[in-house]
Amino acid sequence: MALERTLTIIKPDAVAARKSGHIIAHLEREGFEILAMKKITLTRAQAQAFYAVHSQRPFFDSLVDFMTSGPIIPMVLERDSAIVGLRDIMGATNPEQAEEGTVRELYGTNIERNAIHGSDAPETAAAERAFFFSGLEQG
Ligand code: 3AN
Repeated sequence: MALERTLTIIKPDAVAARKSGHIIAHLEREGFEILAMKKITLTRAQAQAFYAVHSQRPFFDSLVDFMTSGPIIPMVLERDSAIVGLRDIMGATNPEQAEEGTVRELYGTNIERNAIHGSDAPETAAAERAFFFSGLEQG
C-alpha cells in the first residue's frame, strides 16, 4: 500500500451543525493525518470553479448556493490508500443509502447536504489539493 494524499471538505451543513469536531475525530480514528486545514467561505465564482465538472447538471446552481451558504473546512489528508479509503468511510452520496457508521450516514441530511466531500481519483485529488492549499501549506 502506498502513502497517498487526498482533499476533504467538511461542508457548510456539518460546520453549521457543529459536527466538524466529530468528523475530524472520525478521520483521525480511521488513520488519516491532517497535513493542512483551514476554515473559509467560498465565493460563488470559487464554488463554480471547484464544481465545474458538474456545471451542466440540473443541481449545479443549488449546489453552488449550498456550498457558499457558510464556512467550510477543507483539509489535506494523508494515509495509505487515502483516496479510496476516504471514499469508503464517507459513504454513498445520498446519506439515505450510505452504509451504517459512515460520515454521511452519521452526519448527512440529504443528497445535497451530505456533510463531506472527498476527491474521487488521484488526478482530482492533486487538483483539488492545489485549489485550496499551496505546496508550502501541504508540507
Ligand atoms: P460525491 O460527492 O459522492 O463524489 P458527486 O461528485 O456526484 O458526489 O456530486 C458532487 C456533489 O454534488 C455531491 N456531494 C452533492 O452535494 C451534490 N449532488 C450530487 N448529486 C446530486 C443530486 N442529484 N441532487 C443534488 N445534489 C447533488
